Amino acid sequence: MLKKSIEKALNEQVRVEAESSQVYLAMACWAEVKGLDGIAKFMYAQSDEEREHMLKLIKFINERGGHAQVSALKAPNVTFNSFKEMFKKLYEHEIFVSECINKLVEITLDEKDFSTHNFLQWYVAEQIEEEAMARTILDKINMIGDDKGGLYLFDRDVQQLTINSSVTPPDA
Ligand code: OFO
Repeated sequence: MLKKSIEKALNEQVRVEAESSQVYLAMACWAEVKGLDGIAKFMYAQSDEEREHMLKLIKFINERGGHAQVSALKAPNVTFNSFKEMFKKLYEHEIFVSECINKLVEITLDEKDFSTHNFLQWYVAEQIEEEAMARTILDKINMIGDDKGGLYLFDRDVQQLTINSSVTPPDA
């Protein structure tokens, strides 16, 4: 049975993951209307992944005797000055998510809830992957600079990348 404090903290994270899904969905739309189809595909996939992260939390809360909450979400940013700015925002957003996960882990230790602590290790590993991938993408973008041919190749190649590469997908 989940303690109320843990249930509340997990539900906060449900909202963070849902908002992350919206953030990347807005990025996918921006890229799609700009004709950056590879980047759009990448962002749609990221958005789906965040929804899976949210669902995995929801199932856990409900299975452990809590009640997962579906709450109102903050509207995401829908326009960007450049695709580079957009990927910078993605990186910053992932850092923010990692901080949220770390706080959540801390709460489980304070409350001595070791099964939730164990469950959250998947998210800890996932954030390491996501931050690393976002950094790799930013390095590639910096190499391209203002080269249009480079952007063409980047748009073609980025869809092959998945932030989840070496972490097992959520079984929800
Ligand atoms: Fe990209 O973050 Fe979910 O966990």
